[in-house]
Amino acid sequence: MNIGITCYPTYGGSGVVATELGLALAERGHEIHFVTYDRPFRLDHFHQGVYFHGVEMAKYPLFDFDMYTLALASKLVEVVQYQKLDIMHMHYAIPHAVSAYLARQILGAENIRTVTTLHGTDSTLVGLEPSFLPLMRFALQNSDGITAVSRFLREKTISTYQLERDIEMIPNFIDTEVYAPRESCKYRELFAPGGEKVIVHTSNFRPVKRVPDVIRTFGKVLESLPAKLLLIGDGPDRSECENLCRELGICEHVRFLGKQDALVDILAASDLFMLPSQSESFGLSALEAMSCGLPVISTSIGGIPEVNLHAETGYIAEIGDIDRMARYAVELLTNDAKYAVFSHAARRRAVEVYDKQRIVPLYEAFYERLLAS
Ligand code: GMT
Repeated sequence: MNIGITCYPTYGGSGVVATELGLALAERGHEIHFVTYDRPFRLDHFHQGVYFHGVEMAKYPLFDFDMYTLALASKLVEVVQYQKLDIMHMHYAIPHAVSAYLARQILGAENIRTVTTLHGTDSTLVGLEPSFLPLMRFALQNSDGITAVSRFLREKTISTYQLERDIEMIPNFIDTEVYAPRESCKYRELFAPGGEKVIVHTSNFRPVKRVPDVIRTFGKVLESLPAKLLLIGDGPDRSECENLCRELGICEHVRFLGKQDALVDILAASDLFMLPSQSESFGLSALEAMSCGLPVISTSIGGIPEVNLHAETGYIAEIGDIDRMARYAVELLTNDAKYAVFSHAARRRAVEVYDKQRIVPLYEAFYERLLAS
């Protein structure tokens, strides 16, 4: 098949999933055309069968506001026509599903199938804004196929937007050969020279991720055992988090690593992953950690409990329950036998349920069903 993929190309879970999906489909012999305003950040070198088409933005003094939705629609028309696409797969509904709708109207519905994959805030937050709600509902009703990355997101979207159609649940996936436990890791000595336990968190430091909860929980863990905290990523809450570390007097035990490409190496040098989010449709970062054999301590929100199983691959607490999260962390980090059981279960779940070899064929089958309909 010839497949077009549109996503947000910068850092972020939906862009990662879209790019990894494109690369995996190309490995399976499909021709993939990314259509976005910038090269997706994981497409940093040549891949056989993968092409990139940049969306150019016209500038004109009258245009006070960005016309990306329209520019993307025009570019999609061009790419579908000249690259003979069968499918346009839009990741993150806003505004991509609207551009796909416009492009399909121009091309004729018989010439292309559109797929929208919902990732989270496109449905649970942004799409609900009064300025987007009617458009979002219309775009979803009129996409040829819709997928959601968790059961939670599927059900929530159908009920919130009162959709008169179904949504296919295809979960996020991981390359479990790349995200794998390592016997030894060069960074371990660097981060924990005294043999301390290492807790890690990665996110975009937005309020919804509740990174201060990670720091407060870690502060409590430190009362029971020597430990280090690694914080990967960057975003609006970073300064508040650095201040909190100073306030709690724990700066020497916390490292802010910023955005990192060496994620697997850092996860492999860590013992426990924390995801205390207040909104999360899936929690790809938790899956990445689990695949490296890290148990996860998370909240019970959204789709997280579908990924992280309580008392099996990690523990689940209510939002903001710092005492409980700290107790769980101490329990796992001070009991080697229990830790090993949880670590193996986390890795096993990633391999048995979320490996890319299992999930990518589900997208292929979905495309094939749409093309046959
Ligand atoms: O809203 C975000 O956090 C951004 C969004 C993205 O595009 O990166 O993340 C969502 O998609 C990820 C990939 O499917 C999921 O793992 C995240 O749980 C989801 N975030 C939220 O639902 C808050």
